[in-house]
Amino acid sequence: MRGSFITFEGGEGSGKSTQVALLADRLRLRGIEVVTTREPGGSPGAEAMRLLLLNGVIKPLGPTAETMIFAAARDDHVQTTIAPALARGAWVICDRFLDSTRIYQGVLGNVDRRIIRALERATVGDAMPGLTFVLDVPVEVGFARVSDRGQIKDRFESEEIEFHIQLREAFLDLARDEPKRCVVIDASQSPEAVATRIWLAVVERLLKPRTTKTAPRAAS
Ligand code: T5A
Repeated sequence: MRGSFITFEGGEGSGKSTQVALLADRLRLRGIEVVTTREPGGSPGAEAMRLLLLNGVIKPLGPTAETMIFAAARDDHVQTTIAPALARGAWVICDRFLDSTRIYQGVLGNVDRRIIRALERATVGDAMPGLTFVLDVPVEVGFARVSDRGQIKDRFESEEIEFHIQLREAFLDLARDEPKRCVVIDASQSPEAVATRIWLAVVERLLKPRTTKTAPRAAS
């Protein structure tokens, strides 16, 4: 038995955490066991690494070292939280996953793609998401939402506006490259409207009974 693995990706303030919670509620109403989690973090070891990654302590070591710490956190998260949940048939919904490394460290940080892919193979294994939502909002909308929270900015939120414009483009490129796995959602609408579009995609791609077409037998 294997559960479904769904990830949410996108820029800062695109509404990922909000939509993870709304989708989990809807699935639980159907009697499905759902584990919600996040990256960096999602297990005690990875949460400890999250603090170092987001408070900027690791930044001076450079993007390659930073990528390796993200990978170490992911390894613990997959082994401790994600793989056991999927193995018992639960659905896992994760707020950011490997695509964030591909984009933040790979595209924006210029870390060699071969390093990123090698670390993916070592840490993710067959715990690949079957469905990834890329929540797309104009940068200024995401920023306004995050600044409304009034928290101190983390290491990535403090980057220049140009960084976030490139980030948005890179996520859209990624979704274009992997259309079977990735669904782009216009996340500038109300949380409820966004949740409805996500739900329709989940029904279509994961919940609809699969009708397997079998080729007609040749008459003998
Ligand atoms: N990172 C992560 C890497 O560099 N490499 C990696 O491999 C990984 C895994 C994580 C940072 O780490 C980086 C990327 C990130 O910079 P984080 O603190 O987890 O940092 O932050 P984010 O993932 O960016 O999430 P945010 O909390 O900033 O935003 P969300 O989760 O997208 O948005 P959410 O749901 O918290 O909503 C933000 C605010 O907007 C409101 C909410 O109520 C909330 O106040 N909101 C809406 N308002 C209007 N309309 C809507 N549709 C709304 N949806 C939410």
